[in-house]
Amino acid sequence: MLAERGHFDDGRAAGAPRLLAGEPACAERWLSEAPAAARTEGRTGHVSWHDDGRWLHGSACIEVSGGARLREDTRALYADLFEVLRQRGDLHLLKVWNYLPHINAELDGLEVYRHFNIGRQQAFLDAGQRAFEGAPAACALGHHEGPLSVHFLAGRQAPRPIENPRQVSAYHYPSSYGPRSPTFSRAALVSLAPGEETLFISGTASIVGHRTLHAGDVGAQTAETLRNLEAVIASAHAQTSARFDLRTMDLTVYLRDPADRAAVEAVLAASLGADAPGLRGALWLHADICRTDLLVEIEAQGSAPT
Ligand code: 3EB
Repeated sequence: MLAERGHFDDGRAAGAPRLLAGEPACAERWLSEAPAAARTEGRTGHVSWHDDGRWLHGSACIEVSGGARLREDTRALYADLFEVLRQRGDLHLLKVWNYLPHINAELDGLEVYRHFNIGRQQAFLDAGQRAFEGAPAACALGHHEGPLSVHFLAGRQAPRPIENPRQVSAYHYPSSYGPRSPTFSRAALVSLAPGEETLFISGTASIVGHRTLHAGDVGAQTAETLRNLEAVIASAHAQTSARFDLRTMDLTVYLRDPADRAAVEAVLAASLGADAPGLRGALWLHADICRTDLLVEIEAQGSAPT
């Protein structure tokens, strides 16, 4: 299983964030190394999926309207996702990319992201999936055009969840951030190939404890985000002999304001080195972050020998 990153015109990018250049981004695709005969694809409710016998990749889109409808649509979309996992042999959810239209807008008196969190958590509970400890890695970002779109990877082996000691686990955030907490782990560790482990680090931002730090200062937010990413990697290293290095991981940088790119890149270059392959190959996407005071969010993934 390989991630290929760049800009693809052939992918369906409805409801995706935009590359900083302005196009909707089909910015990553997952390539199977399994022979064609081993592969199956199908559609279950909202979800289109491809299964290669070891890994399953799926995508779903749904147009959203009012607040109660958004909660229900999110629940229905995730119910289909879990039905795919069940039908394909009780697969385990590893990583989820959630892209929401107008994530920070208010609908019926509650923020879109908070409606989404209600529907998502309910679907996990309804399906008997782990909504707290053991939840998959994830990110949740906003765009301004198109449907709610959810993309995911699942596998035949349960991931090991990783948390960050600098941060309250998101599934334990206090209710001041919304009636239901977000459903994700800070990272998921899994073996995608023999002798190798892959670390999926969730969207990571300038949050310490449960509070946003450095509101209004994108450079300081980036530096804090790097400290969180390093803390997650250190937690992962306590669980595996594989050694991950942010400088060589696949990085995706989500910016609320494309004009912040130079400031963010300068902080990343000072920390990782301007020539770090992770930085040179980073995907820069324009997206709203799930808290209005957050300006940048970074996710990372990478594989290392055990
Ligand atoms: C945070 O740490 C920032 O709702 O799935 C990061 C990753 C964030 C995933 C999600 C939200 C999500 O709370 C926001």
